[in-house]
Amino acid sequence: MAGDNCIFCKIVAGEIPAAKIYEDGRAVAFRDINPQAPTHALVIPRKHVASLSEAGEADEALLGHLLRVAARVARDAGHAEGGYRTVINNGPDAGQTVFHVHVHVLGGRALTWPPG
Ligand code: DGP
Repeated sequence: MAGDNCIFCKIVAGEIPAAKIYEDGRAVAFRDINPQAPTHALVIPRKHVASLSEAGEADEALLGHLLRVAARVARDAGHAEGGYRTVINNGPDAGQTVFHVHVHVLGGRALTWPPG
């Protein structure tokens, strides 16, 4: 259930500004406020789903759609050839700070592995 205090629900609703780069009926993509790479976008569902762990069977197509939008965002940013990374942080140990599921799209520099 969407919380009144969910900042990403507010971005979806247009109640707080974001640098949107893509949107459709199910997803919105916008620039991360604290970019960790030259390209750092977030792809989120319009529907409030708190985390990957909270996603249910009914969300399977939605999760697939988020990944396809992530690939589109990366391609539009010019990273189809050179590569990019998608990340879904889940829970406190992974560093999830916003509990509305989101796919990070990072590109434009060499990304190290393993991540921190
Ligand atoms: P995570 O740590 O995986 O939950 O990532 C949350 C990301 O959301 C983090 O990189 C910063 C970004 N973020 C938080 N608040 C805002 C906001 O109000 N606007 C935008 N554009 N990004 C935000």
